[in-house]
Amino acid sequence: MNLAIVGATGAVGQVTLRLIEARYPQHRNLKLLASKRSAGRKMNVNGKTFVVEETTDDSFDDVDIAFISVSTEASRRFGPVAARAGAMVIDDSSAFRMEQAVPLVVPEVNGSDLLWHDGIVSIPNCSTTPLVMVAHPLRQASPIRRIVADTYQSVSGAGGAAMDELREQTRTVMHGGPAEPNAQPQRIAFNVFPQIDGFNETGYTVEEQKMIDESRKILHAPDIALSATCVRVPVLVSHCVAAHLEFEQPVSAGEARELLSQMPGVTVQDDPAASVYPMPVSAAGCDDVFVGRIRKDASHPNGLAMWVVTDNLVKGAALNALQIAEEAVALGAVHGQRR
Ligand code: 2RA
Repeated sequence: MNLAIVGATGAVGQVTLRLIEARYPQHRNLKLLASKRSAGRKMNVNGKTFVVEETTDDSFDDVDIAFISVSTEASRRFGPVAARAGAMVIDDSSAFRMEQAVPLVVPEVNGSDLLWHDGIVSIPNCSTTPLVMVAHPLRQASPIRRIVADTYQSVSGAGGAAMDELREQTRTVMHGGPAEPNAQPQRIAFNVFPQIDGFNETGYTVEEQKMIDESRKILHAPDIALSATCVRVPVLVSHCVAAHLEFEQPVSAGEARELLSQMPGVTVQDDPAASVYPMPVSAAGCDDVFVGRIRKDASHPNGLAMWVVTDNLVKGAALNALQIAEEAVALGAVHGQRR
């Protein structure tokens, strides 16, 4: 298969290339695409040197699968172009996620939705994926009525510039200097702030609304009541979610641990007495969604509380995209319903 990586020089693009090397060490049929600014850069993948090309309308001839991880505007511009050229587009932006004709996929949860794509498949926002990865197996115990999810999101979710800003601000503040925000709405060094993306009229941020809408779409559960508060924390990589789930019937913590430990892509790390629970530093660079602190929710007889952590650039983005491609190949669905 000929693969195109659009946004190859970005934070997610670089993780995608690292995962391609790990999962397909012989694969060299690659096209690395980026903006004009990054064109000409040389990158080594699987022992071959590639020159990054500027993304244009002609970039997608002969491409079988295009992984797009760029701005929403650039996805809107090039996603349909790539699909028309015959590529299966796996897009990491919010451009198409809620379109009815576009499956929004976490393969372990709703991989069969790939059977009805029409050229474009979206991957969820990086804070949604870990939530649905734990909610899905727990539905075997009892249907979910309500979820309250509060996130602690690393700066890599906002891209490489925000990561540089955290490093730079931390150094500056340590030396007594001022910390002017640039890549983010507030100072992030030695701070947390409850704003990721802009605010809607409802008072929720766009990020929070994504968690609500996308979780319902992936779980095929439009009636689940959902609320989220999304918070940026001074961590480089990995997003955390404090999740509270209310079920129709009581579900014990033991039952939840059992179901979660059987879920592919989920690792239970839950031994509080030994201070064992998931953390960003231990999840970074790993493939799985980690879950711990699983306990009865003291505020509701049918509730469970838990703490979920995943590398937002890996399962939250690049790995999920590659797994979608793998699942589409396995299902014979790369070309979808297109004639
Ligand atoms: C963030 N989830 O962390 C967003 C990126 N899609 O900023």
